Amino acid sequence: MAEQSTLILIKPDAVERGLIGTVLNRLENKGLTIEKMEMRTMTSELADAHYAEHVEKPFYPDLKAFMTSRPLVALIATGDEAIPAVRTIAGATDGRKAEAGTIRGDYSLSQQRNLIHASDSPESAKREIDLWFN
Ligand code: 3AN
Repeated sequence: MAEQSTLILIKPDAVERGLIGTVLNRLENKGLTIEKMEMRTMTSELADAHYAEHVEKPFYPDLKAFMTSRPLVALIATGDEAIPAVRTIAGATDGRKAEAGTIRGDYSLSQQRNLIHASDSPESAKREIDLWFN
């Protein structure tokens, strides 16, 4: 048993589409525990820090505009191997290609508006939890 905590963002597109409950349901049904949760709007500074590895990429200005445009839900979920488990539930980055049965596969038809962010490694989880909740 390797308990992990992961940082999840229910992105502005999911909030706007009324999918907060759907996403939370999937996380809870899987057996994850929601430790902390807050609705907030990402600031420009937080976007640059959160997406540090993407700030130079061509898609970043659009991604940042989208992520800072409206409220999102930030949360910490905990459970056995929660980091890879949530990545599996989320599905591939591009919703058009994500497998059916995943959150993105079932509800997203976009690479950018893909409903959920989930930490991709223990290092990212620690960094992102510190950024969002400390
Ligand atoms: P993931 O969220 O699956 O870890 P990353 O870390 O590669 O994916 O990308 C971070 C976010 O940047 C994605 N969730 C998505 O919203 C956006 N993104 C990634 N690649 C593209 C792209 N080529 N065009 C538009 N948005 C992208």
